[in-house]
Amino acid sequence: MGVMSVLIPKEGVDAAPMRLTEFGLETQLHALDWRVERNDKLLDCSHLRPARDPDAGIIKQPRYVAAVNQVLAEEVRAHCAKGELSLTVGGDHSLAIGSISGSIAVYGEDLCVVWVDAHADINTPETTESGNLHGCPVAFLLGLTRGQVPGFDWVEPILRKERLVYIGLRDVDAGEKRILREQGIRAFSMHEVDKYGIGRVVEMALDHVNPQRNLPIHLSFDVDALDPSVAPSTGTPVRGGLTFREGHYICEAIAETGQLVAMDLVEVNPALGDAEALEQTVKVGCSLVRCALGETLL
Ligand code: DIR
Ligand code: MN
Ligand code: MN
Ligand code: MN
Repeated sequence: MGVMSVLIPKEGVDAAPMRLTEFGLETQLHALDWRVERNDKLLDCSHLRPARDPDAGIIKQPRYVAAVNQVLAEEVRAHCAKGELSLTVGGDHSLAIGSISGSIAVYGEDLCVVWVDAHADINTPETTESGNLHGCPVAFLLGLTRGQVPGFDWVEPILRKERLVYIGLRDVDAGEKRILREQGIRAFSMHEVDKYGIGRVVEMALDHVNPQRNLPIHLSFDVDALDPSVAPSTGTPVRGGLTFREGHYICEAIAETGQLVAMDLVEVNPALGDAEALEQTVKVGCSLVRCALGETLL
């Protein structure tokens, strides 16, 4: 099978990449016949932290998050340019600004993004109520932030809204709902998962972004899309999420397209929950990645 690289940035939920590695992610991928080239350049990001990083409005640590993402974008771009599948293990979801900037730099407007999350992560500097950049990455990628946040001028907002689809949403801010509606962005919330079943939802989601199944896919998977009973160690758990199987089904169905070129696995937070919760969350993170990279039940 092909080649992949693991990129491991440190941002907030910083112990997760090591935990997934300790749990054997790399070995598990070898067993699936992947050659794994690990990229640890961002395992420690402290050298990128600026001496002064005052809030921009209510946005916290703008220059630091921007600097980490700029390095990540170049690393992902370089791996994708070699034809490698790029896996970014986070870290929080702000890292998707960098990882998707990197994959889209190679694949251009063809790149489809499947965003699996309880949240839409599409807040702008105007709509964000928390000031957390992990609630904003999609807005940067679509160009809805219009140079308002210091440090991010390098981001080329070339993701097209027609190439973006959400699965799993259930905690969307009022401002985000307005953006989704105004932009006409296709989103399958838990309501649609309940109504149609996960099989139909994934089919409809792929029909929207990738009708011929011939375009490259970047899967951005936030573990909080899963129900907190399945993935408890995460920063913003929301009840009523995807079951274990529904989460894995999404990964399996994307693997079946043969078009996966990049994946993010984010928001595993080893600091949250007891040892059992952590083990459960780390295990589920590893198995989601394995399924996206070709593990099958039979
Ligand atoms: C909220 C929560 N919409 C925010 N978002 C989270 O902070 O912007 N995203 N937790 O993962
Ligand atoms: Mn997220
Ligand atoms: Mn989330
Ligand atoms: Mn988040």
